[in-house]
Amino acid sequence: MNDTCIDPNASPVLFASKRLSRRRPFFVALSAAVTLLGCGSSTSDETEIPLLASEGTTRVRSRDDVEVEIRAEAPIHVGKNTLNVSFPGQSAHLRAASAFMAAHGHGSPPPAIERAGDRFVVRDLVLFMSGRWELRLELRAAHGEDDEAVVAIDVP
Ligand SMILES: [Cu+2]
Repeated sequence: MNDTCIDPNASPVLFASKRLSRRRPFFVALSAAVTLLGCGSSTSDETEIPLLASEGTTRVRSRDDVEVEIRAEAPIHVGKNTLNVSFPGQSAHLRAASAFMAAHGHGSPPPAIERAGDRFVVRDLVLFMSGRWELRLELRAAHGEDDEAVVAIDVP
């Protein structure tokens, strides 16, 4: 992948994250790390992560087997995206979402989460580069346990 790592039109705040912690990737706000990590090839295997359909509804299962439905409000594109997230099988709460580009070792600013009836809206999800992103959804089930679901997003 020969994309440039830093989009001049993107937010100057870049987030680098290590993949060591699967539960809660920690974010370090320094663009220097992005430069150091470079734009090399991806070393992670992402074959197990389900891919979000650009249109229509994608169903994934969380680590604790909660069914999660995700639907992009508009076809996935470079820039701000909006996703609708719901939990048809049980009442769960979407607490946070974060996007990470493993190939380049950076994330993007955290999107806003809004409740809309029985679903949640992930607003201003900034996917500022074409390529593969990983979206991590942090949820809390009705019984109060922290849980997470991960879906891959290919930005054309
Ligand atoms: Cu990138």
